[in-house]
Amino acid sequence: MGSENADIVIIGAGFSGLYAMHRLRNYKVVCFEAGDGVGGTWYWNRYPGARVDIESMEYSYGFDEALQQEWNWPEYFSAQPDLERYANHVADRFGLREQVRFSNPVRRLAFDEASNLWHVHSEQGDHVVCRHVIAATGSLSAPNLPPWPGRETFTGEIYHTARWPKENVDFSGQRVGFIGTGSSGIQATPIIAEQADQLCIFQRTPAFCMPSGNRPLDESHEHDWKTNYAERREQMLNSYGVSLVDYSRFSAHDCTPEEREQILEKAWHSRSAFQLLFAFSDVMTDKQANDMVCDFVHRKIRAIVHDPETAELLCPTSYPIGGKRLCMGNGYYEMYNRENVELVDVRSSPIVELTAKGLRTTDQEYEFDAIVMATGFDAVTGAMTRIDIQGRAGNTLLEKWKNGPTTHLGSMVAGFPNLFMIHGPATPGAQAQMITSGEWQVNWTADIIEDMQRKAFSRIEATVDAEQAWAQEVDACASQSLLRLADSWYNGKNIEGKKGGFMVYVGGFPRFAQLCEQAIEEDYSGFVLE
Ligand code: NA7
Repeated sequence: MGSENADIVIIGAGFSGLYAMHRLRNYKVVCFEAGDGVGGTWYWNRYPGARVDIESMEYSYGFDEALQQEWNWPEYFSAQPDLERYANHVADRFGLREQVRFSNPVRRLAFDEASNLWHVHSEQGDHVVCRHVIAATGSLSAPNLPPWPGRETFTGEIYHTARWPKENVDFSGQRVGFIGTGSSGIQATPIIAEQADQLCIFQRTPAFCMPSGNRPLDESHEHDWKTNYAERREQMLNSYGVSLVDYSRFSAHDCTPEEREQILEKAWHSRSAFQLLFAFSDVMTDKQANDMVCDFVHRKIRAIVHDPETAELLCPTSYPIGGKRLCMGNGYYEMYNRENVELVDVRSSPIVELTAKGLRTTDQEYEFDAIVMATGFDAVTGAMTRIDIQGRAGNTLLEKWKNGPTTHLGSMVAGFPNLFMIHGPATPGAQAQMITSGEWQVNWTADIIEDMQRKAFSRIEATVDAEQAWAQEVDACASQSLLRLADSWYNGKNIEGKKGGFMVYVGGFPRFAQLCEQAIEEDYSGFVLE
């Protein structure tokens, strides 16, 4: 098949990719998407109970006033089907679908130095030659499948929460083995427990799970948002991306134990699970303050879960609260009081293999009709390193990132000109609100592309020095946060052998945005243009 030309290739038709298509509609854009529909995260993660943990009045696009006025969210925290419906609505309303090549993932990118053009090759054999590539590939999009042997021998069905089938999966009458207790596991298990005959949950690390507080969206709340949307969107960009949290100004040490208890109790029942992390000014920076919040949640778990041994197993003690993404549950701890639910600790006796009948830990074999993996993602870097990307001089991104990702401002990599990432390594990612901060990054990127066109530049590349300076900024911020103390997908320690350090920028979205803007204002500092 011959090649075709475009100005820009966008990889991924998730929320950032869709907006990038709209923002860059004056260019010839081709978008490649692995799924057969739009929505990215909200296309793939269709497991039972999948729901966003940020209020949808916030977790939605702000680029078009009419769109945000006319759309109605049925619940405070939207379920996957509503988010997917919204992504489809946006694709149709703004005429974006025609540019997307569905079920056609990008497999190879090669940069041609003579012409400063990228050659993009897809699974279906498409070959597009373009000036710029925008990788809107998502930071939680490459599923993690631990390499247990024996997978093909298991005679029942195996599911991954991030590759859930579209057709209804019914576990009625089945013995289900469920691996993983992060956000996906916590949302899916209470629903599966109601269907299955037996549900056996394999936990490596317990999560902190808050009650979700989800309910139908009331009209006055919606009206309040819709009359103040411009101001609210501004507020979101000036905060950690979640404006509904009350950011406390005083330390946990400044309160009496009674006052602390009252504040935490209020936070536990507040609209946002994240309130617990901001109940005091120092929850994420002071270990003792953090311990007080952990102790509060441990007492909640012990009060809910009847069996004391199970309750203790469910109490996270090896990392600070907030060190991993807080989870929002709907009857998660209560589920362990059901007769048909069992919790198995695979920290003390890890899973070693899948067998014909089920799986084996170092302790014993378990028999199942179905196994569900909620084992998370090769986060932040996985979606990029799974594509064969050859930059200047044939150097590959995989090789360049073998000891961990390097970027300038989370957006570009030295040696890989004209390749932009949205939510790339060392951006705030899930530490900000992904849709709003994604829109912001798309705008920043589109401004650069437009400016290059005006000034007749054909190539932009980050410098190695700039990458090093950005790595120092990212580390300096991480070193002040207790987030560094947890083994999580933020630092790649959720996957055995993955190298990298801290891959998320925790200096706050406002500082991130300011530094990105500053780089452009200072005549593209850290970049070389030709
Ligand atoms: P997470 O949060 O990464 O959770 C994955 C879970 O799977 C977690 O409990 C892991 O334990 C467990 N896991 C991973 N590998 C193994 C192995 N080898 N053995 C046993 N258990 C394992 O992914 P989710 O999909 O739940 O959520 C991702 C994000 O989506 C979340 O952070 C929110 O931002 C929304 P571990 O904790 O690593 O010991």
